[in-house]
Amino acid sequence: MRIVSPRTSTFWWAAAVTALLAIERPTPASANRIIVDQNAVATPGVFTSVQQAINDSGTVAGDEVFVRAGVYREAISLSKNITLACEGPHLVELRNDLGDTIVAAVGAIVTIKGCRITGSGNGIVLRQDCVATILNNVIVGNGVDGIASFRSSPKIGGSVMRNNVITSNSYGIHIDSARCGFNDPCCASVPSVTVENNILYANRSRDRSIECVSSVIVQYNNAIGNATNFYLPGKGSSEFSEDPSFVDPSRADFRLLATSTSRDRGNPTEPDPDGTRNDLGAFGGPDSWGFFPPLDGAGPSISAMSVEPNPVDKGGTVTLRATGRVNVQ
Ligand SMILES: [Ca+2]
Repeated sequence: MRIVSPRTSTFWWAAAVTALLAIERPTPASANRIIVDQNAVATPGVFTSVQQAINDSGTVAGDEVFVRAGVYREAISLSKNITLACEGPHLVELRNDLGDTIVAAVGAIVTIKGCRITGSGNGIVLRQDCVATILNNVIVGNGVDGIASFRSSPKIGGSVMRNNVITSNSYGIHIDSARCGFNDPCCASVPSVTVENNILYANRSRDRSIECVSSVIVQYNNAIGNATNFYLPGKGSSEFSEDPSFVDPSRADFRLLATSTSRDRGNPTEPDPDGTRNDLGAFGGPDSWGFFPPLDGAGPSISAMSVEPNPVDKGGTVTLRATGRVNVQ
C-alpha cells in the first residue's frame, strides 16, 4: 500500500482543481502570459496597469498580456507585437476619458481580444502599417470612432475584425486616408482586410467606411440602427439587418438572447466552442472559448473525468481528461 503525505495529497488536489477551471486555450509554449489584475498585489510578472505590463522589459514579441476583471482607466499604447487579451468583454473595461483608448503604434502587429473598450476618443486606433487582429470585443460608446485608421496612409492590410460588437460610436469602423481612395494605386500592394461576424449597431454615423485597402472582405455582419448601414463597401450577400436581441444593452450586456437571429449566422467555417455555427458578436466564434457560453449557468458541465495513470507514483505526473457539455440556452 502506498502512503502519501498530506502535503503531497493537497498539492495533487489543487492541481486537479486548476485543471478543471482552466477552460482556456493555453498560450503557445514559446509565449509568456503576463497577468494584469488591478486587485492583485504587484509582484514580478503580475501588474495592476495594462500599460505597465506592456512596457515591462520582460514583455516581448509574441507574448500575451492578459487582463483580469475590472475597469482600467488608462491610455494604452501597443508598441510591441503582442496580444492584449481580456478575461471577457463582460468583465473587463478598458477606458480612457481623456482621448483614444488603445493606439497601436506604427508598424505594430497586434491582437486585441475579449475586452470592452470605451472612452472619449477613438476606441482603437491603428497607425500606419499596422496589422491588427481584433476579436470578440465590445467597442461601445466612444466619443469618436470605434476602430479608426486615418490621417495618413493607413496600410493595415491583413487586418481582421471578427466577432465584435461595435455600437454607439461615431463611425463603427473608419479606415480612411487623405492620400488614398478605395482601390487607389497607392494601396494596390496592401493585402485585404477582413470584417466578419460583427454586430454593427446604433452607431451615430456610418457603420463602416473602409478605404485604402486593395480589397476588403465583408461577410456575415449584422448592421442595424446606424445612421447609415453598409456604407462602404456596400452590403455583402451574407450580411443582414436584424435586431440582434442583446440581453440588456442599456447595461452594456451585449450577450445574445436565446431567441436572437444573430445566433448561428456567422461564417460556417468558424464555429463556436460548442461546435455550432458561429454566433455573431463578441460572445461567439472560435476565439470566445474563455467566456462561452454567453448565459450564466449554461455550463460547461463536466460529465466524465479520468485520471491516468491511476495509481501514480509519488512525484509522478498524471493526465486529467474531462468531457464537458455546453448547454446553450
Ligand atoms: Ca452558435
